[in-house]
Amino acid sequence: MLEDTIAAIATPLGEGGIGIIRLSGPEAIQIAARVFRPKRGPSLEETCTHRVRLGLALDPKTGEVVDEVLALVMRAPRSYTAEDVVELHCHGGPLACARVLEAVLKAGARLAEPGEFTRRAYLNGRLDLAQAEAVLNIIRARSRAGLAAAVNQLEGGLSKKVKEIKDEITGVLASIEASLDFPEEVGDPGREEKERLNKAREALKRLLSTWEEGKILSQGIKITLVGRPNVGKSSLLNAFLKEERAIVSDIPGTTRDTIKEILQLGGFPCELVDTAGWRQAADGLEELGIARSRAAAAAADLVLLVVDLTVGVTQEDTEIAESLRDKPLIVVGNKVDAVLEVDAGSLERLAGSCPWVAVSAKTGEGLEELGRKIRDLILSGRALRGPGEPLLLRERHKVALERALEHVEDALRGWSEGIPWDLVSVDLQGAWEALGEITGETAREEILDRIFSEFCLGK
Ligand SMILES: Nc1nc2c(ncn2[C@@H]2O[C@H](COP(=O)(O)OP(=O)(O)OP(=O)(O)O)[C@@H](O)[C@H]2O)c(=O)[nH]1
Ligand SMILES: [Mg+2]
Repeated sequence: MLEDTIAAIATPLGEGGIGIIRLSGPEAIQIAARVFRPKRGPSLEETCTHRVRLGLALDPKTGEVVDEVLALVMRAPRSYTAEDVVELHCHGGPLACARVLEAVLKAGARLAEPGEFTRRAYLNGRLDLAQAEAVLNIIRARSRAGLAAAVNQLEGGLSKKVKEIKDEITGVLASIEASLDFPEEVGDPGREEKERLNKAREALKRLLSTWEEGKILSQGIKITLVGRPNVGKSSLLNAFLKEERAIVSDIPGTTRDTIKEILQLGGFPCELVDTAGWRQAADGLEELGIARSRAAAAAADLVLLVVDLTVGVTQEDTEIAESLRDKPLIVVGNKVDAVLEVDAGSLERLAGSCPWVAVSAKTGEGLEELGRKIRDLILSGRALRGPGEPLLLRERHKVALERALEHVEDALRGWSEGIPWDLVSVDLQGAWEALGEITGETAREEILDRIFSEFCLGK
């Protein structure tokens, strides 16, 4: 598979400053040379690595000029894939890109599959699997924190941690092997080995505790605004977005449909959903809107129950709160700018064990505090992570670590119960394999297929 040369458009479709066609493989430079005619100087094949050349891209069959391009040569192994790579930078129009790609394919390259460049980087040993997956998280990052975590993973943060745990397990496995092979000389594994396994177990637990945060960073959270009509739900959405996205009016029942926007709250990417106010519907259409609103609340990771401080907490507010009892919830007292005093007691009663906060969509007062409360609620007691420590961004990693932890715990239990050493060893091998799936040493082909098919073309 690595014997052929692949090509794809590496930049997004549409108009842009430049469009890049990327080639990778043993014949990347020769194929590109069939398409590229330099304005001056030697041919592409004689170009030094990491040099940029100006020239024309020609159709290799007809000789027709397709575009003026820059050609960048990166010789193996100093490239993204660790193979010979050529990038042709053309003018960023969809047609120019398509025509240059077509020329490259005519000249002998094969169209790359999604993620194939990164897959080659992995197969050629330039990245391990966790690092290759980090590339996807970087591309998809929707918050600064999510991006930082993904870059940490690309730099090998997670891989290093996993390797440390694997090393502990390998050490214990070696001791067991030695004691089985040379029982007279070596003797049974003892305190030191048990200590190593305990260490591995704690490290696994710690890493697993970062998943909630990592999941939110990579996937975002769904937050839904609910409440009676006219309490200021749409105004809050607009205040967070800093634009007049939803229609606001003093007529109750203004919002009919649900409105979704992606934004950052409390440092997390989230989908904020504004909904129709809950009340006895005036007509069929409003009834539909309220049904959607309830569905959005049910699907949310977190509900913001908005109440109007100028009216105070009403019976309806209490009923809405009751119907959301099993949801993570924050009570948001809105319009604090329009009241002299906040009736903290009634908000507290409404919120029960959940937090509450007084804000104003009009002046922006309290919105930052709300952001902090969202963050605290989402992370409450879940992450034990120190600064700069890696966190789990992918469910695949979490599942593999859980399996590794289970095996390590079984091994420790078996050890205490005095089961034969070769059985302890089987459990430890299971843990070792599960860990290897994360970095790729023990990952099967179908796992690779699934991972790389998520990538876009040209990556
Ligand atoms: N003084 C003050 N008025 C506000 C504030 N937030 C909203 N309002 C006013 O309250 C009224 C209702 O606001 P909306 O945002 O439309 O309320 P809603 O909850 O989306 O209402 P429905 O869509 O009908 O359910 C409007 O007249 C807003 O100008 C606030 O923080 N302070
Ligand atoms: Mg509204």
